[in-house]
Amino acid sequence: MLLEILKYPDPRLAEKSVPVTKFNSELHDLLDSMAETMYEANGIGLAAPQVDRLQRIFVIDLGEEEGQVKKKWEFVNPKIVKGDGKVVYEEGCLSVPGLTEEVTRKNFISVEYQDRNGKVRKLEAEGLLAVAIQHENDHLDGIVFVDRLSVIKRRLAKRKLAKQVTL
Ligand code: QAP
Ligand code: CO
Repeated sequence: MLLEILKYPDPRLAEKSVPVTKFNSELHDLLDSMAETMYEANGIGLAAPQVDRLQRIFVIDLGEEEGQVKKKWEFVNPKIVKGDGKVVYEEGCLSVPGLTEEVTRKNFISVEYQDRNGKVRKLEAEGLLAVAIQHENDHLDGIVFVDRLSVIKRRLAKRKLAKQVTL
């Protein structure tokens, strides 16, 4: 099922999501719908609060990267337990259509999470995947990439977004 994506600055995007406790078919349906919604919108990541579900879940699919096979990642109750290095990426967000800005994040991370069946897993990620995980994990704490810009850049971004006509 396609879900509606909330658009910044919707106040619901600033709320904190709660951990998932039930690994049932309802969770599986939500994960499937989130992936469907992400693909339909041509995104590479989507977090549950972006579709008005305040749960600690996100999906990522970077598509076909050089030399790597396409993979859909599902993260439930993620926790970034380590971070190292710095990397700058030009970020966008399905909740902030039409705006991209450079954001500095960790280049290497360790993330502990659960899969859709509740099994605990751990992943070491770097580069774009690490950036995507940090971007999506921010959504679970009510943080949008615009909030990570300098005061000056954020003011400019907000003015640009306010002028923009959403179809
Ligand atoms: C988060 O972003 C992300 O403005 C996912 O018109 C960002 O899927 C992960 C999108 C940077 C890693 C690096 C944005 C689509 C999609 C737009 C997205 C737009 C159409 C953004
Ligand atoms: Co986003």
